[in-house]
Amino acid sequence: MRGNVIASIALGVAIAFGGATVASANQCPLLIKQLNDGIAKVSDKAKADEAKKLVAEAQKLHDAGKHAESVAKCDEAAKIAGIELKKKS
Ligand SMILES: [Cu+2]
Repeated sequence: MRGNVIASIALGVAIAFGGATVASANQCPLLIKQLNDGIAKVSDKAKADEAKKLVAEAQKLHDAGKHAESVAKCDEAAKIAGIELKKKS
């Protein structure tokens, strides 16, 4: 059992750092940071809360290795909060 856990962790780390195939793997944290900075300046509380919820989901998706979906969530949050995200090409 323990060996399996270690193998899964090793696999997760390999996926996280071997991410040349997942070009957006490093993108989510950058987008999430931009969103958090931007949301802090949003005066409309309802919009800020909605955007925060989406950012939290984006963070979870990123942690789960679903980077493309995470970026999509970030886009959604940015739209609601009226933030323009700077993405790595
Ligand atoms: Cu990610």
